Amino acid sequence: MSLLNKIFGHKNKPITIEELQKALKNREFVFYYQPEWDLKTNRAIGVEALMRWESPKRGYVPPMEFIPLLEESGIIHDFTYFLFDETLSALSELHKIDPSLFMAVNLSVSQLRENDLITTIQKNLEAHNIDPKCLECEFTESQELTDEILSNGVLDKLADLQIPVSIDDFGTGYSSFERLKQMNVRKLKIDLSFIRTLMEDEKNKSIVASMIKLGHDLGFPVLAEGVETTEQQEWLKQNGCDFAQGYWFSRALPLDQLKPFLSENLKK
Ligand code: G
Ligand code: G
Ligand code: MN
Repeated sequence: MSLLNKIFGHKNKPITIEELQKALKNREFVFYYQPEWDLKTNRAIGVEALMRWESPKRGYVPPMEFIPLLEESGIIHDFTYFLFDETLSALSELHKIDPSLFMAVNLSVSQLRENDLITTIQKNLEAHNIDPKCLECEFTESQELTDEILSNGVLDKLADLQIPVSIDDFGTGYSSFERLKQMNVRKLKIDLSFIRTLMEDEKNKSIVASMIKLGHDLGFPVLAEGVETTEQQEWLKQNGCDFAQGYWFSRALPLDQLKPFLSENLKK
């Protein structure tokens, strides 16, 4: 069998739980970090951790292809510990460049249901000597997640610890204004689908402008995801958007490339 055949043959096989366990043990899951930008000062203010599975057999596997399986199999619990350990260790390195930078991590509904989530976070904040205010937990707005957040009190526990929370993919899911009002969040992250066609689509402009206003009226700063062009960036800035993230500023980078990138940016 040719090498290509071997690789593609393997790629088509369903991912197994054993394979994921092994991958976790072998540290095949790695984090890339995408900077978040302050549009007023034109500086990086923090980064979002985005997980990658670099499998020796499959090559790069996108998170959406294996996170559901991690969740179903319960391995996500071990993964959660690894996530905070790894990203907060990275943040302690970034703090040598700028102690005000924050680390945003994505959490899914099954991670929110873990009984020891708060303990895991606390342990890792202490181990890496990180101020809780420099961590940020992102939740995608979905009905299941919103119900979970509001019913199990995890938001209040995070608030007690002074850990900020943000709403991811805002505008695509289930956003009851009633719920939004109850949530104590650091920022709203407007989904990239609204930004992609922003300049061509007058309706998207109205929607994005309304989301910025809504966020501000409720007291939340607003970030636009998926900013790829200078025109989009200018429009967002003129329309009062606070923060942005996207290829225009930077792709998600491995830690060793992120450090020089941030050092350069902060010197400017
Ligand atoms: O990095 P992008 O490359 O493909 O990410 C795709 C999706 O995977 C995003 O919706 C992102 O929120 C999610 N994601 C990325 N990293 C993590 C992670 O560490 N945990 C969880 N639960 N979701 C993640
Ligand atoms: O759901 P969440 O917002 O966590 O996912 C972020 C996803 O968006 C990741 O897959 C990340 O790689 C991707 N992403 C980040 N910036 C851009 C961008 O400017 N354009 C596009 N198309 N995708 C982006
Ligand atoms: Mn996110």
